[in-house]
Parts: sequence; C-alpha cells; structure tokens
Amino acid sequence: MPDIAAVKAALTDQRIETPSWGYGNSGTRFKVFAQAGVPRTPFEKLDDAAKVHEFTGVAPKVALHIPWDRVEGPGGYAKLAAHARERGVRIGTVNSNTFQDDDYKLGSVCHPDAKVRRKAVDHLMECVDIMDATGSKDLKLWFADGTNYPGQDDIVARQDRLAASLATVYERLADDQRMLLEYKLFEPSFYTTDVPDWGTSYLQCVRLGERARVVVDTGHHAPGTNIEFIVALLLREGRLGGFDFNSRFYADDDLMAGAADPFQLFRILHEVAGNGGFAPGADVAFMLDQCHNVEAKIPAVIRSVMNVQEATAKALLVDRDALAAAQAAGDVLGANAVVMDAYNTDVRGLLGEWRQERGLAPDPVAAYAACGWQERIVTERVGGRQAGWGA
Ligand code: AOS
Ligand code: ZN
Ligand code: ZN
Repeated sequence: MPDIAAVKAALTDQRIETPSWGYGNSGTRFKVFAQAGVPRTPFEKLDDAAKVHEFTGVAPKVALHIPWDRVEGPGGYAKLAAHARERGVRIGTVNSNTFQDDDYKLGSVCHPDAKVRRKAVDHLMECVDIMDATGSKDLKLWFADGTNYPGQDDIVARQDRLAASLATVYERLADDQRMLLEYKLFEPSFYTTDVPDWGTSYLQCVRLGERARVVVDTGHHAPGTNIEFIVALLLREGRLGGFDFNSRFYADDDLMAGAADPFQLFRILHEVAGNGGFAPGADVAFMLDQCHNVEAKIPAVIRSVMNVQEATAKALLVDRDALAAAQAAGDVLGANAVVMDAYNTDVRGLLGEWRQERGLAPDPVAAYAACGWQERIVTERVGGRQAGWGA
C-alpha cells in the first residue's frame, strides 16, 4: 500500500497555477454576465488569486495574460511582481495574445506577410521582457493561426514561418526560462490550425531545443482522444511542459477542471504519477485555464484547485507495486482493480487532514465564504473588468 506520509509530502510539493483571466468577467459571444466585485486591475486579480492560495495552500503562482494584464509606466511589472510577493503569491506563466488585433486576420507568426509576423514576434519579445521584470520562468504560447479553406495558404510554408518566428523568440530567452507551446484542434480556424495537436507542437519544440515544451490543454482535443496516452509519451520524452486544466462537454468549454469528467483527470494524473511527472525536477506546470461565466469566480477557482488536488491524491494512492505485479502476471482484471480502487477512494478526509496539518481549514470553499473577502470586494470594487475574451 502507498505510504500516506509520502502521499501527503507529494501533495505538499504540488503547485497549481491559477489564471488571472479566471478572476475577471467572462462569457460567451452571446452575453457576458457581469459579477459584482470583480477585479479592475491586474493588481486586484492578484489579490483574488492570493485568497485562493490562502485557503488551498497549493496555488502560489498566477498566470498573466498580455495585454489583458498590461501595466503602464516604468517599473510597472516589477511593482506587479512585488505586489504579488507581498500577498504570498508570485507570477507564473506569461501568456501571449496574437489573436485580437485586426492585423491577425490571416494569422500571426504564420501570417504570409513578414510585417505581421514581425509584429507578432515583437509582442512575444515584449512578453519575455515582462518575464524578466516579474521573475516568470515560462512563456506560454497559444496561436489562433490557421486557415478556413483548402488552398487558402500553404500548410508547410506556414510551419516554416512558425519555426522561424519561434526560433527568434527562443534565442531571446534566458537560460532558466522556457517556452511552452500549446496546441488546439480547431477554433478559431476551421480547416487547418497551425498547431493542432501534440505531434506538431512536439516537432516544433524539438527543433527549438531542450527548453521548449508542449502544453496539454485538456479542452483542446477531439472527443474520445486518449489524453493520458499523450501525457505518458510526452513525459517519456521529457517534453511535457505543463497542463492547462479545464473541463469540457463539447469543445473548448473552459469549465471548472474536473467538473465534467473527474475520471479523465484522474487517469491523466495517474500517468503523471507513474512517469515521474510529480518529481520537482520534472518541471511540469499544473495550470488552470478556465473562465467562470455563471458561477462565482473565486470559489470556482478554489473548487477547481481542490478537484485537481483530489485527482492527484487518488493518483498517488495507486498501489504501484501491486499494479506492476498484476501487469507482470498478465492479470488484466487485477491491474484494472488496483487503479479503480485508488480512483474510488474518498480522499476528502485525507485532504482535510492534510490541510489541518498546515493550519488551513479543512473545507476551503466554506472558509472563503466565511472570511468576508467577497463582501469587501463587492463594496469596494465598482466597475470591474471583463477578462478579455470577446472584449
Ligand atoms: C485558447 O484556446 C487557449 O486555451 C489559451 O491557453 C488561453 O485560453 C488563452 O490564450 C488565455 O491565455
Ligand atoms: Zn489553454
Ligand atoms: Zn482553450
């Protein structure tokens, strides 16, 4: 049986990064339902993220998105990083945005016009400057680039432009900074997407160098895709940069991680556990990438962090010796039973205990509701902002 002290130690080592855009107003193209008290500035987003960390104890990193979190003026980003530190959190990934300008209608780093590619690369360079100023170690890239019709552009030429653009930015990174390249099956392009799958991302990363890695966003696959297989292969190659966790019923729904299919989240984390992905040296970033359109935002982020933590605890509870023995003996049902026993374990008591050992309340959602922060921000913050999508 797994040693509970070791499981608790692994839970203590895990860091779950929350997205700044999860704290702002968001919605669909049909309607953004504004909520009272949402942050008006990136500084206030960090204040909310700090609350999530305060009650969960595992969310000390916050992802920025540029330009949604742009800070004007000299020393602005250093101030933002200092503000984070004062509240017990720090800046995680810096996420670029090459999809909201009119210039990017036909793409950004893959655009046929060199001037547009230059503009996109300049933006990515600005993101690296922000990493330098904030102490961020990871540049996270998602490109909306692609085409809508056969013949619209040359598939291979677009890959070449992508490679050249990424190489310029990769060269600019410091030795301790990484490039994380996300893939997405479709949307906003509907015929080809320039980085549609893990294979394309992997091929681009391998050409760039050791510090370029693939990001698996759980919402970015075709229905039925075996995401844990992808995770296992990327870990085997040392190229899993991290996750954008969220959950989906249909496509890129960006709902709370673990909400739609907690078993899939467990299967993914089971592969992480089995392939060394929780070891500090593996440097796998466990990030959330989600928005909260109809539910209260800070409690939804807390719930998502808890869902990832619960799935992690179950994955760590898999009896690996018993599993290996069953696999070696060709005991199909026995091996499956070992995995299912862990999944079917109720870990809420274990996690409550783990929190109390750290001076945290056993139920973070209830503790947040009782702390008065929500009432305070509703009173103090007037005119909160939209996160950026559809702005
Ligand atoms: C887009 O579909 C991707 O999931 C991005 O990771 C992300 O939602 C966006 O770029 C915010 O940074
Ligand atoms: Zn994502
Ligand atoms: Zn997405």
